[in-house]
Amino acid sequence: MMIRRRGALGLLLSAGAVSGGGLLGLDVSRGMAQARPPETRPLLPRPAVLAPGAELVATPARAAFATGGTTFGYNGTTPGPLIRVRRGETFRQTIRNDLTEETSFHWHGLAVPTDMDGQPQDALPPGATAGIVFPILQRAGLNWYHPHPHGATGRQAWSGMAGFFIVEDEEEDALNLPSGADELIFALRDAKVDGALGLVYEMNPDGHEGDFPLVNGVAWPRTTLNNRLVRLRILNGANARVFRLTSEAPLIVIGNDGGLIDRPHPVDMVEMSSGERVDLLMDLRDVAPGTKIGLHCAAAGWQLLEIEVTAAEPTGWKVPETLSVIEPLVHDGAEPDRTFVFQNTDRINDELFDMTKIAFALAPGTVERWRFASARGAPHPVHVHGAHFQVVGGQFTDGTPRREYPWERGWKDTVHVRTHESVDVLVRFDHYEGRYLLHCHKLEHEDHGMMLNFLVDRDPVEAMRRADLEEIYGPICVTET
Ligand SMILES: [Cu+2]
Repeated sequence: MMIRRRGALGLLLSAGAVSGGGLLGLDVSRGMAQARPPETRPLLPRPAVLAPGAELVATPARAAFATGGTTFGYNGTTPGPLIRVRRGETFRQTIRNDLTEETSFHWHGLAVPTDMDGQPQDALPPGATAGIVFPILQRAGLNWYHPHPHGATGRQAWSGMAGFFIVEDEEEDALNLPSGADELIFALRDAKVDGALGLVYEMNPDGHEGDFPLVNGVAWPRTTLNNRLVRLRILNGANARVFRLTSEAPLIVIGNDGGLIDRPHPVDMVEMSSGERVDLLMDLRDVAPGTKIGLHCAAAGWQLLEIEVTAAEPTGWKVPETLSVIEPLVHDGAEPDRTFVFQNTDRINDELFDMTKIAFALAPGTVERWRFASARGAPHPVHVHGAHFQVVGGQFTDGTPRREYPWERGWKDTVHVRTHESVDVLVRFDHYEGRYLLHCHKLEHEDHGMMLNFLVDRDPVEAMRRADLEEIYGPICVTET
């Protein structure tokens, strides 16, 4: 592999030399050696499962596609080890920071108490260890863990810090969905390397994008899949890039951030912004064994994953007509209780993130209608901590209704707000009181301040009064009587 890359770079250097120094500099600075898939693609790795009792450690990690720059991960790998738990269990995990800078462990999509949420306030200094304990209260779904230190989330995530966190439950078990060799779990992102194959990060306030794709940390991989219905569980772990997924084979959406949706929806394309997950069935039953197809990003013109279809015994498993029972949240009226305008590269409702400031408080157990509106700098993938929400509408600035997307049915924790668009969601905080975050998941927007704190509290008025005092005077000591 190394020899091959050097060879490709050598060719580039000669071409540059013929065409003049300017071109040489441009090509090398863009890391063109990775810009196209190699003749023989590397195999897609399947994420290793975290061993029971093992620590989860933020570490430097070797990247398959880069030989320099800063490359991080967990337990020496990128993506980090996969965590699998069942609903009703208590998750107990020792975490450690073996980096030379602070980081935090955020459990994206999981309902957890504030002090387990890995918020910027909870950043672990280098060398520190902490214990994580929370009950798994939620339904089956693909969640993930990643860093959340303020101002450095984008750089650390870009360096490779992300891992899968799967919740299983009986409702999902009963469907007998494709598993084992017929299930792929993978993270999509993009990367950029310099002429020496060093990973390059620029804190571009508009969002840092790369010029080639990574699937589970490998550039331009290939895999083989049986000619059956197969399950693809996909995370968009990119800092900023929106993927538009297509394939020669039929795709059927069965789930997203919050687990299974109500029923299967065939689609021609699935759009994923940063932080979103999608659960797909790919129907390979009518593809002749030996055929090579792909999973593509129509937006970038990339074949993200080359898939060679192989012959296998049919299983007889059919796509279920219904997947899950989704309790619809109910709210009177079309007007939002709160509106959040995502502005430029760094603000929500004219405010930059301030760790000590609380934007609002709301009561647990009540359904609110929230409106996320874009004002320049879009797309903004909007992520809410502490609860899932349901997308119930939206419109463009000219009043045209927003389209309904099958991959936004059911429960979401991140939603893609496009240019000139607003999205309405219903949300209810069922699990914990405490401080949570609402932010843009385009990580450079988040790092530049497009984030706010809010409180879930049975007495929102008193909670805000206290928060305002604490902002002025610092933490207030309360003696429990
Ligand atoms: Cu944004």
